[in-house]
Amino acid sequence: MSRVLTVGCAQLGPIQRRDTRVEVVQRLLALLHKAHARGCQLVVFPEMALTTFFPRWYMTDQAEIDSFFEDSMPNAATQILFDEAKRLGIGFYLGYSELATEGNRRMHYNSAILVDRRGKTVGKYRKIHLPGHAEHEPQRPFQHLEKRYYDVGDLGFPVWRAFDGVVGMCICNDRRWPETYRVMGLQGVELLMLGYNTPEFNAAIVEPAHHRMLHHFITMQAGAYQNGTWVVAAAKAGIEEGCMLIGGSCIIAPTGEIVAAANTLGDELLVHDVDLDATTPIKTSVFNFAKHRRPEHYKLIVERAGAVPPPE
Ligand code: ING
Repeated sequence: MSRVLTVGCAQLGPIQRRDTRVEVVQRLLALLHKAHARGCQLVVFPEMALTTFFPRWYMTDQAEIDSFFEDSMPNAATQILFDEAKRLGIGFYLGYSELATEGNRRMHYNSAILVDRRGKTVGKYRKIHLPGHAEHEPQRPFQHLEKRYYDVGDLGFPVWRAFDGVVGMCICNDRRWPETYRVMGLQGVELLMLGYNTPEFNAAIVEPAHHRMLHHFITMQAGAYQNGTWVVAAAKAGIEEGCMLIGGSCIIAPTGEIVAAANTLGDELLVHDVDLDATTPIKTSVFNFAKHRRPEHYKLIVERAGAVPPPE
């Protein structure tokens, strides 16, 4: 009997600075109800799904920065989402900015929470690959200050037994790094969920526009195939405060094929019957890690951060 999970990938259109969490949660509920009508058992929402992508601005007032964070999850604004998902028997991934207290330190994480169909929190992930820069770069048309506002995630890349399979999470820039998929692949991940907010324009590199989408898709398709896992990627998309965020939400099979893709920049739901057993052929043949991998030759991957070319 195949383990088939009907999964919803819930893309969000733009969230403007003036949009309240209450208004945004209403949009999340509308997508949740659409997912219920389509028979979903799990819904993946984007990264930073409750607020605008605030790292585009240089801010110095910590209270203003903290206003984009949640000091608990669920909380007053999101409890209704948690309650309704539980009532409908739908689990979900929700990306949000997490304010955590560790000892006497206030930590700021770009986080995602995973809740199962009974409304139980399965796990949490805190973004590890923080892109962009830490200092104000006024020459940029807009900033990308994730390195300034967030701490590096401290939970690693865990996986959990849930939804009748092995599931894992990552966030946005993590999807560009093969290590993200492989660490979860080495734990047997079968369904990898992620949300993202990706500006169409990247001040750090002059590149043709089509490279944006190429690199977005190719990294996840490769990660899915090379680790025999499903990948579900939900965008926050569209023009937020004058800054275009790419769409391209999608569901990718363990073969690397895109089986569902968004074609708008707004609130849009993709649905696919994810057969978790479809991961087995890849995991037991071409990417049978135990049979084929040679970690004794991979040491540099863990020991070295930056590239070191051979001497001239
Ligand atoms: N956004 C972007 C991402 O990795 C980025 C950052 C943009 C990196 C463009 C490289 C090129 O999709 C987040 N939030 O990580």
